Amino acid sequence: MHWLDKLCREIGLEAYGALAIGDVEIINGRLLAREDFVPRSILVFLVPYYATETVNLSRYSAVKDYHIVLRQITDRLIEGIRAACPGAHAKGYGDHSPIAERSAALRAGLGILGDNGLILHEKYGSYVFIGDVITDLVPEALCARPPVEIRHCEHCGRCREACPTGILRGEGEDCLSAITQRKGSLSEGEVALMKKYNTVWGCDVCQSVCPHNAHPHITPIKFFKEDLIPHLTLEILENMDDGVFSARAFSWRGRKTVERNLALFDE
Ligand code: B12
Ligand code: SF4
Ligand code: SF4
Repeated sequence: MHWLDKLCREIGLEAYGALAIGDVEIINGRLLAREDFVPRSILVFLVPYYATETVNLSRYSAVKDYHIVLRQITDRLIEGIRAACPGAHAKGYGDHSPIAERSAALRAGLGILGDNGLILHEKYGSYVFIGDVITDLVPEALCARPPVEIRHCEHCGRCREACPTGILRGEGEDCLSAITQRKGSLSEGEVALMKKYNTVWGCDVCQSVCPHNAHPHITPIKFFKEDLIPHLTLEILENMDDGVFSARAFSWRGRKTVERNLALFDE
């Protein structure tokens, strides 16, 4: 078995693949230029997170903050890469990568593109996060393969039809997930949508209706199965010290934003 397959298996990654850097879309060249090595290849991977059904939080925010897990995984990958290829340089990303992560994962053949804009994995549906590691190894050293054609879902139309703001139909101005994450004040219409869809953070509508998510597999990752919050209340929030709060995906806009959202449901 190739060392990379062994490494990914040890870490528990089921969906991963490598590409030559020239085969991915660079969206932030300045970020890439800041690295002190010449990027030649990229390893992209999916991390399943579905752990529970929820009441007023989106599924990704009911589990602990995925950035923590992505960091742990990329650190372990980099350690393994350096052990297998002494002198190699590598940098891990998740969310704010210099490359278009969704398109890289699709080009590596890790899933198909749903009309909801999300990657759909054959086992975990769209409940997967994307992470990547950029290295200066020649693509062959990472067993990089030529990119595959992007495959699409069957366009059943359920996500477009169900989308609360209409953004998937090209009608609305914003995604409900973005509305819940916005600081400051919300319009009456935005508040009404949050109440109607009973969401304090995020939006799962275009995922819940997708046939690819009909029987979601529970994540094998222990981190995502601990300290679940299917129903966030003011009491739970107030009992979180700053350390606990900052380890939640809904913390990045500060407590005030989450408190504002929760307060909408008392009106
Ligand atoms: C900014 C951002 C958001 C914004 C903007 C939405 C968006 N779709 O881009 C908001 C806050 C709305 C959002 C919402 C969500 N997000 Co988000 N988000 C990101 C982030 C950090 C950057 C995306 C980006 O701008 N990339 C740069 C552009 C140039 O690249 P691109 O993504 O390939 O660009 C195309 C699309 O973004 C599309 N597009 C642009 N704006 C919008 C808005 C909507 C609604 C849609 C459908 C498409 C779309 O047009 C671009 C050109 O083709 C990515 C991480 C990442 N690096 O991709 C996560 C990411 C896309 N999000 C993720 C998740 C889980 C979500 C939510 C499901 C969370 C939730 N439950 O509320 C929703 C789903 C909304 C949806 N249907 O897409 C995951 C998706 C995993 C997957 N299976 O595909 C990612 C990859 C994070 C990660 N590291 O895993 N997100
Ligand atoms: S709901 Fe239908 S159209 Fe939307 S992503 Fe899923 S399969 Fe594709
Ligand atoms: S997350 Fe919600 S508002 Fe955003 S595209 Fe999906 S269904 Fe529409």
